[in-house]
Amino acid sequence: MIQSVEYIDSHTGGEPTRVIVSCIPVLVGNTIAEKAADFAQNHSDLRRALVCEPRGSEVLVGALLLETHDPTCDVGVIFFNNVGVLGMCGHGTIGLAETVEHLGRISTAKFRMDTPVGSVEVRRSAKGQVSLENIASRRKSTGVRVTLLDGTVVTGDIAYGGNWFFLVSDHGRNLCMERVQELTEYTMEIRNTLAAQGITGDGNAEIDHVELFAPSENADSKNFVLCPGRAYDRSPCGTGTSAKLACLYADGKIQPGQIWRQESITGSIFEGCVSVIGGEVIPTIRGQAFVTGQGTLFLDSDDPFCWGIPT
Ligand code: PYC
Repeated sequence: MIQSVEYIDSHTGGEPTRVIVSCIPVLVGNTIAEKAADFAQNHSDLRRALVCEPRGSEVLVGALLLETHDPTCDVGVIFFNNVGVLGMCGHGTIGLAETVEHLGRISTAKFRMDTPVGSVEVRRSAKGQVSLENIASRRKSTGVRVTLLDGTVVTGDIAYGGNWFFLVSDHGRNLCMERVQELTEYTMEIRNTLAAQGITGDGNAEIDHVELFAPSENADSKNFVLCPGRAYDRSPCGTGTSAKLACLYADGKIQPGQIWRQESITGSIFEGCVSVIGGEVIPTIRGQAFVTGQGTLFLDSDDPFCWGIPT
């Protein structure tokens, strides 16, 4: 049997997003969070088929475009990647806005998106700049010390921006494309050590993103972001920039409305700022995406690699 799946690909600052627009499984649940849990637990084969090799790669973030039960929202979205479901995804939201504009389904001048971790307001300007008002972001801890295998101590912050991050500024590494392999190994070791030492986000949530910062000649800061499936984010990472903004605000380094320009390892830039509503820090992230392709995936049950390459 061959199943056909319609998709639209885009990239945001170099980081790809694949929005799935047809053949979405019937997911169990009354909320997007419940549906995301069902997708994570019971549809791993399909998740891998949509984003992993041989049809995709470990870099690709997928997005299921769903109807929402939330009357305040226009669409429901579940983001996912090669290893699981993401709470939120900033670059993916910007890619989704460009995709929805391409589809012409709803007005993208302003729409609300229902995600497993809360609702997000998205605006797309006529010139294609997309800004998203993210869910409340926060720093959980500062000055957290992690001892690596060679005895080196790494100190960082734990913060939430829709996903959990460990943010490190003092690492002595050069953040450049030539060193991506080394940066990947280093951040993987930090992440594995956090897990081994039982250091988590709230509710024992795994800290599955690690973010390194360095000065930038083109922006306020440059980052390298390790994503859950070992790929690095080609964009400055929307949820990672939200986590960074929450830390900057907690340290009194930015004021509400002050623009922070975050450069990625590839040189792409997101602009961000915070507003503080009822004591909560709400980041707004701005960037641009481009649609790169549109097509049909074929899932052939006779294909031994139909559901991805077994690891
Ligand atoms: O932009 O939030 C983001 C993101 C998360 C993982 C990859 N990109």
